Formats: sequence, structure tokens, C-alpha cells
Amino acid sequence: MDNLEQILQEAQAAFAATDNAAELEQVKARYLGKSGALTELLKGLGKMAPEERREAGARINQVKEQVEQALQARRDAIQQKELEKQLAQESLDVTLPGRGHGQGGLHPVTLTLERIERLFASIGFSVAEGPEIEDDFHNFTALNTPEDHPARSMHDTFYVEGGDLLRTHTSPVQVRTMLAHVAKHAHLERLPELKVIAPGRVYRVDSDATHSPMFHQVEGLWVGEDVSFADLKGVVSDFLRGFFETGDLQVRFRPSFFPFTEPSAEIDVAFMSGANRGKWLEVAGCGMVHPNVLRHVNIDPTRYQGFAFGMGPDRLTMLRYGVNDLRLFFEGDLAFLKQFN
Ligand code: 2U9
Repeated sequence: MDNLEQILQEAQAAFAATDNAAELEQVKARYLGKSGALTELLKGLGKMAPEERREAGARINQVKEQVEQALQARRDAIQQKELEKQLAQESLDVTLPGRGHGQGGLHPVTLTLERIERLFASIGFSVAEGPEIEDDFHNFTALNTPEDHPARSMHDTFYVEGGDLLRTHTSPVQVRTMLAHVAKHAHLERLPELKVIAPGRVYRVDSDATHSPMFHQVEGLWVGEDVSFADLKGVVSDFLRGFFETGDLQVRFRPSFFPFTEPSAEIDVAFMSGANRGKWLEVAGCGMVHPNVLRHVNIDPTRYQGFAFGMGPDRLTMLRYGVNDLRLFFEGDLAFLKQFN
């Protein structure tokens, strides 16, 4: 059976010469396929005498098994080699630095609002919020604004269908807060003190380098039995020194007029160093809450008084960081915004 030995050696050599799975399957067909060398030999068994056939059959099957073993060994080797090649190509360098996630940051006006809230929280003020779409009563009437006041015109205020409007200040928040405060404590002989600030977005028909149709306000209110203008001066002056982080800040109160306060004042500051050294800059308005406003929220003005103030955190942010155009805050330009974080 030299022939069988030769077939085995040839098959082993042919398998060893292949280096991919598809080629190996084609080579296999030459020996084990339908008309492969070993298959042909097995077909020839039928023509042999029974004794010869048993011996020949056994030997052919033995060689066939050896060929199959050689085939399987080559299959495994090729598969292993392909796996190694794939692993080498897909290699991952775990020592490379990560790509990281972009780090977000807070808007400069948000930083200012948080700063204001923190400073007022430290002297007992809580934060009040309310709707940005308001009605005429909470935005104007309760705040003692006359029917013919220019602020009530379409020229200055954004009205929505049905007569409601985008609030022009955060004052309606204090109106709502006082109404709720009075209702909550109606059973008490004495109304507890109320100390709140109302930060938020407000809207006016106005647009240039120092005015935006949407801007921010923070208003404050302290109502109690003996709250005075002296308290107002102390609270606001201390706040401004804390906000600008300098004891070296001049604060002055200049007489003014607002429908919702009487007397009223405008508040100016002067820095004693830096580019604006000694120059008075207007930063807020304030006054004692007008008796008519207290009456509108069912508080007796002969027994209780309060002070209120209002300021623009957008403008405070411009002053603190030296920004010269208000519109930069609302354009969403990352190159500008990234400077604050
Ligand atoms: C109630 C009663 C009184 C809030 C006040 C001002 C004066 C003021 C301006 C500052 C800069 C608006 O954003 S700004 O242009 N505000 O001058 N605001 S007194 O007075 C109130 C508020 C609520 C119930």
C-alpha cells in the first residue's frame, strides 16, 4: 500500500502549504471530496475479493482518519494565526491618555445670580419665584402704576394674546409672595417679618448695546413692623461691598422716583481703584414700599413698613468682569463664555 502512504504524505504536505481557511477547504476536496483520492480508493473496494477488501478497507479508513486529523490540525493552526493577526491589528494602547469629556461651565450671569443669592441668604433672605407671563394686576396695578403710565403701553411691554404680558420686572413675584404670606398668617395677631429676594428674567421692548429685550433682575423686599430706610442703606451697602469684594467702595443714595416706593432713591457706587476710579456708576434703585402697594396685598401700612430694592445682575456682571457690551451675554459665543470658568 505504498500508494496510501504516498497519499497521506502528499495530503499532509498540501495542508501545510495552505495559509488560509478557504484554500485549505479546496485542498481537502482533493483527498476527501466526492472524487477525492481516498474516496476513489474506497469506491474501488467493491471490486475486490472479500478477504482483500476487509484488509484494504481497514487500511484506507486508517489513512483517511490520519488525513482528517492532519486537516483538523491545519484548520486549528490557521484559525489561531488569523486570530493573532486580528488581535495585532486591533491592538489597544491602554496607556494612552483618555480623550475626556468637554467640561461645561456656568454662564457669567448665573454665577452672579448665585453670588447674590448666597450673600442675601447669609442675612436671612430666602429666594422667591413666580411666572414670567403675568397679568396686569400683579405687574402694574398692585405696584401702584397709574393707568396712563408709559410702561403699560405696547411700545414698552410685550403683550400676549388675551391681555397678559411678559413681566417687565420681578416685582410681581413679591406681590404674590406677600399675598401668600398674609393669607398663610391670617390667624396670627402679628404678621411675621418677610425677607425675600426675587431673581429672574424680565422683558421690555428695548434693544441696543446696553439694553436687551430679555434681561435679568434681582429685587429684594423686607417687610416688618419697624423696618426703616436706615436698614435699607445698611443692607444694600453691605451687599455691594460683599459683591465687589472690596471695603474700599463708596455707595451713595440719590433721591429718585418710582411708583411703587416712597421715598425712592437711586444707588450709585464708586470704586476707589482701577479704570473707573472715583467715577459714580448707577447700580440699583430702592425705596420704602409705597403704602398703596401694601394696601393692595392686604397689609396695614399704618402698622407695617418695608423697603424694596431692584438691581440688574447683567450690569453687575459687566462691572465685575469689565464687559462692555450686554449683548455678549445672550449670543452664546463659547469663546466669550469660556473665559468665566
Ligand atoms: C414691591 C415693592 C417695591 C423694587 C424696586 C427699583 C427700585 C429699581 C431697577 C434696577 C435696575 C430696575 O433692572 S433695573 O433696571 N429697579 O430701580 N426696584 S425699587 O421695588 C419694589 C418691588 C416690589 C412689592
